[in-house]
Amino acid sequence: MRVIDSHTEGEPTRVVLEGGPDLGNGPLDERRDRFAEEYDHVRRAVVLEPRGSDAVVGALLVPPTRPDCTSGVIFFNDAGYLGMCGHGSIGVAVTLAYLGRVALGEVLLETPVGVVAVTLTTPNEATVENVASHRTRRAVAVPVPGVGDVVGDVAWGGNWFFLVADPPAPLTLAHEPDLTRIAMAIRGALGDQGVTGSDGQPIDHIEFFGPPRDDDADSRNFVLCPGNAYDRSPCGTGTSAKLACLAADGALPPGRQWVQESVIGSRFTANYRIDDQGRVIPSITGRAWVCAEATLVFQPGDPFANGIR
Ligand code: PYC
Repeated sequence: MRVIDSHTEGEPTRVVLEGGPDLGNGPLDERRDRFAEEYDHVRRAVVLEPRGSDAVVGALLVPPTRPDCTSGVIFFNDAGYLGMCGHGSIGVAVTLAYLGRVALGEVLLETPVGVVAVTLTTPNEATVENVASHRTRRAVAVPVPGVGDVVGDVAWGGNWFFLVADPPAPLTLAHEPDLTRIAMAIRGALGDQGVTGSDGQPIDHIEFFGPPRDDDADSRNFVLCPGNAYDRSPCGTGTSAKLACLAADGALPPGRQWVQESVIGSRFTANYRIDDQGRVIPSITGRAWVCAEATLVFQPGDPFANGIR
C-alpha cells in the first residue's frame, strides 16, 4: 500500500494513494459505510500503531461521483470515520500538488458529507471552503461527574462538536493530560445524558476555547478527537463549528478574519460567508508539508499487521 504523510499545522494526514480497498462507485457516504463494514482492518492497519499513531488521520482517495471533483476522499482515524476533516483536506491538496496531480488554484474534493473546495495558494498553503456549518444548541449545561457543571454549545462543522468557552485548565501542552481527561469526561456525560447532534448523532469532538497567546490571534483552542488524541492543528471542522457559533451570536460578521491558535501554537485563519440559503459557509486557511513517502508492508505472520487495538 502506497501512502504519503504530511502534517497540517502539526496534525498528521496519511493519504492512501494505492492499495486501498475498492469500495465501488456509489455515493461517498455509502462507500464510507462499506469501508467500515467490510474493510475496517484496512483502517486499523493504516492509522494504528505500529505503522501509525492515535493522532494520524487517514485519507483514502477514491473516484468521485461528480465529474467536477478531482477526487473523492474518505477520512478515518484510530477510532473510526470522520464526516469531513479540515486539516486533512489541506493535507490532501498539498499532497496532490506535491505529486504534480493538481496545479495551484481550486480543487474540488467530494467527502461523505458534501463537496469542499480547496484552493491552493502556494504548494504548502490552502484554503478549504467547508460544508455549511451551524449551531444546534446554545449554552447547554451538562453535569459532568468529577468535574461539575460544564456549559457549551453544540455545533456542526463537518463533524459534531461541544464547544466550551470556559476552559478547565490553561490551554497549553503542559496541561494536555488534564484537558484530555476532562474533555473525555464531558463527552461521556453528553452521551449518558442524551445530548447529541442532529438525528441523535453522537458528539465526538470536544473543544475548549481561551485567550490566544499571540496578540494578532483571536482565540486558542484544545480539541479532543474521537479516539482521545488532541488535535495538533486548530481543527478545521472545529474552527468551522466555532464560526457557526460566532455567526449565530452576531459576534463575527461575514468576511471578518478569525485567527484560531491550536494548543501547540499553530494557527488557522478563517472567515465565513452566507450562502443564498442563509447558511454559514466557513473558509479555513492553513499550511501543510509532506514529510514521508512510504510503502506499507504486510508480512505473513505479523500478529499486528492490522494494527494494535
Ligand atoms: O481539521 O477538521 C479537522 C480535524 C478533525 C479531526 C482532526 N482534525
